[in-house]
Amino acid sequence: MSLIHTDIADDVGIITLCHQAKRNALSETLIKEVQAALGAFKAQSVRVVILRAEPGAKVWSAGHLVDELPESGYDPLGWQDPLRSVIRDIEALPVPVIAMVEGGVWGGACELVFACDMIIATPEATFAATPAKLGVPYNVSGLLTFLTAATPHIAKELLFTGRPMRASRLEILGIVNHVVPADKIEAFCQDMARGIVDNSPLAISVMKEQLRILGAAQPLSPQDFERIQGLRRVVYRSADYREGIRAFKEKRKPVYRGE
Ligand code: LCV
Repeated sequence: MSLIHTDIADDVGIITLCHQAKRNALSETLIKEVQAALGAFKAQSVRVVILRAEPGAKVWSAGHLVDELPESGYDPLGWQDPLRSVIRDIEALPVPVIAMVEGGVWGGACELVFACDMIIATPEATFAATPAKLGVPYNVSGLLTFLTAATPHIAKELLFTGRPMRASRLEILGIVNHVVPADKIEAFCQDMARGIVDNSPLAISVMKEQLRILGAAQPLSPQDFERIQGLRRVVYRSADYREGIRAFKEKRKPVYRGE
């Protein structure tokens, strides 16, 4: 059974996450289906992609499928991590991807939404970045996604508190493009997509890639990179990381000791 639904209409590709039983948790299976859909859309020269959950979803996505995170000793968010891979695919796709958000967005799903080119959300939508709640050392490119979408202070509030932030606040902060009532959001996104479809796909694809390169242009010396990797290794090899994952699976509050 597929965990997503796809459709193409008037040069617009639509991917609907529909694994509500697991609250659209970003399992390797679900992500590979999204990646296959993106590849098919590219092959069929769609001009815009809309990434959404089912209408009326209370949870857009619950983030990483925690069951698939390593218990300890290995980088949970390394280069091969499926979420890292699909975010690279979205950034490299030569057409705009609009995140249409209804419901709660959790953990790595926040980064997935922030990596999209535009975000349209309902007033009830919320965004909760949860690495600190799980004891997970978020990775460099992932943090850059947050820093590209938000100011450092807002990125830190999201990441350090792990508390849900409402779409209306993120709209004021310029992170969410538009907040639109649930009964109007589908038509709104389709209208925005049509506005893009009518423009030059070549100009748009080249500007999207230029903006990606400019946004990622961060000077990082090899020494700084190695220091970052060492710092992250301390975290994902810590007792706190094991406690975070275990507490989630045992559905209890974690007790962190800073070791
Ligand atoms: C596995 C799940 C999940 C899930 N994994 O429904 O960004 S990082 O670094 O933190 C990164 C590591 C990351 O993304 O970590 C995941 C962060 N996500 C979260 O902390 C959200 C965890 N989920 C929830 O808090 C609740 O599920 C929400 C509030 C999303 C929905 O609550 P609701 O009461 O509607 P349930 O909790 O009953 O979940 C329904 C089923 O989905 C599973 C959950 O275990 C349950 O499975 P069973 O029916 O088999 O018990 N599920 C939900 N989220 N991230 N499994």
